[in-house]
Amino acid sequence: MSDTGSDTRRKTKTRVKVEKPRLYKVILVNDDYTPREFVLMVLQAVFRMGEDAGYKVMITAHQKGTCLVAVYSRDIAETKAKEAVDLAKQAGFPLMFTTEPEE
Ligand code: TYC
Repeated sequence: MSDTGSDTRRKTKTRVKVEKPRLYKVILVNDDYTPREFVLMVLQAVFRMGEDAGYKVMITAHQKGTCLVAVYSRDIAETKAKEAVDLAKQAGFPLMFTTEPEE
């Protein structure tokens, strides 16, 4: 006797859940005290921005209040934001960078 019915046995499926690591935005915040040239210097030194790109980010933050600087893994974003804020603190300026998850 042959079995013609379909095989209804459960098969165990292993689904590997791979989640992309979330990316974090570094955001430059405007203030009334930090000199424009200092902001530009920090963007160049810490975020490796060229003069033109750095100027655009600085002037956007100056005019609109904030500007996206770059997107990194959480660790890099937080380290760079801290480095930038520390440079400003050492120089006596209240310059702020914040980080937040993308999306
Ligand atoms: N607003 C500052 C000034 O007029 C310059 C500045 C720009 C400061 C951007 C912070 O994120 C900033 N001197």
